[in-house]
Amino acid sequence: LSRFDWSDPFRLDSQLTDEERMIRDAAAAFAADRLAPRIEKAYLDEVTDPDIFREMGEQGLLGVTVPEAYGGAGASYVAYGLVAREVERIDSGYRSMMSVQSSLVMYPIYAYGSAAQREAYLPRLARGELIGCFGLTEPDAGSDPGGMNTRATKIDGGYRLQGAKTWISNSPIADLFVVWAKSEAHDGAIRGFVIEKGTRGLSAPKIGGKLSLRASITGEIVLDGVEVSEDALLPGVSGLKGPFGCLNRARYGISWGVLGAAEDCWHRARSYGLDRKQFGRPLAQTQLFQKKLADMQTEIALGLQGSLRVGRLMDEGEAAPEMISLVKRNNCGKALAVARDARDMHGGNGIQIEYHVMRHAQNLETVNTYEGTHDVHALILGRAQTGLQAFF
Ligand code: TGC
Ligand code: FAD
Repeated sequence: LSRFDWSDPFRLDSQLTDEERMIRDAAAAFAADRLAPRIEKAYLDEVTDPDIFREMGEQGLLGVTVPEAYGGAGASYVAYGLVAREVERIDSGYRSMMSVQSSLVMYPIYAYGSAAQREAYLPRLARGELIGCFGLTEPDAGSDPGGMNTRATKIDGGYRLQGAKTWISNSPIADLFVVWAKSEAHDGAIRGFVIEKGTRGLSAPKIGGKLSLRASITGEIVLDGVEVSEDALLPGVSGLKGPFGCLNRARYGISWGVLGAAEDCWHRARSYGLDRKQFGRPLAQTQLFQKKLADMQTEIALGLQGSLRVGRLMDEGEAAPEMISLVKRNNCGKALAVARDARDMHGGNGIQIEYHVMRHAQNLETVNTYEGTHDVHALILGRAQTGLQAFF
């Protein structure tokens, strides 16, 4: 039998292609050099540096799966997941910025957009010259986006949009808004619109006072009679499957990302336990401490294998949304538990910014909630195995 690598129990590394390893290593180097030095101040001051988008763009981290012809990397979904893991190893907020741009803005423009929309926006989004956001959630429609109130009415040569979105990542600094609304001209079906910053009636005030994801700016989108021309409509999709097609990709990326945050917590807890002595021996030499480390290692290793499997199926065009619900839900819940344990294992130091674990735990509260809450994904999986709808 061969040797066991405690940090990579199932040899994830050997299951990757050379290109995937290269993309992962580039993302890891970028995250360590450019993101890690910023995070403590950004989190404490609740400040988002918009330059990060350009820097990510220069490094090829935006639109990893989008074809090279449109400025993306044309790489696999597994590569995209690996990038999310490396970025979220530093902070979930930075991964959020990356995944909204890639999966929720570039993907719908690529998959549902016209040739003109693709050409106008995708290369600039890939370079991080334009910052995008995705408006689905509303004050009265969160888990139930089909209950949205935002409306598009037909006007001469285009549409007028009226409504409000809330909890929108990137919106206060966004140049481009992908907004979902019920369109009266399409029998009330949900349709996507791409709206540029500066359009009259469009504003995006910041939501302050967050105790989670503080390095990623969040805001509203207010649509007060916003008039757009016909070419703002995403022509290629109609109905809730439009936004859900984007969410499938973002949720999948999150399933990898949260395990990056969990790995950071696990490794920090292990190092802390090896260094810190109480009762005349390292904390890591106690049974309870080792049990917690073993649980962390197990859940992370199993979670990574699950995401890898789903990623390979996505690359083969064989993934089902329920598979994505399973790994999004499981990995978020497990990562949150790992982060909370790591906080506990650091004792009093665990509440300090410089030990990082409590920041991860706070962030993971959001990640467990957005893109479908832990319980909503349970209902999706419950429906799939019983055939019974339990949402209402
Ligand atoms: P339901 O009847 O289930 O479906 C309605 C239509 O949508 C289709 N559909 C999907 N299509 C593709 N992929 C999926 N995952 C899909 N899920 C549903 C479905 O086939 C159907 O199509 P059609 O043609 O038959 O009409 O819809 P429902 O209204 O009962 O939905 C229930 C539920 C709970 C599944 C759904 O609404 C849900 O997932 N809720 C959670 C909402 C959510 O995830 N919001 C995310 C907002 S964006 C965000 O959080 C970004 S954070 C980003 C960051 O900062 O990283
Ligand atoms: P609710 O839907 O009101 O849920 C509250 C609680 O009730 C949860 O525990 C939920 O699980 C439970 N619940 C709901 N329905 C049921 C049911 N049928 N049965 C049992 N329990 C139920 N949205 C965007 O569109 N774009 C973004 O970029 C974006 N970024 C975000 C960034 C941050 C920091 C946050 C916090 C949120 C973001 N969101 C975004 C919104 C996010 O997707 C929603 O918060 C999420 O979908 C949950 O909706 P809600 O907050 O309205 O909670």
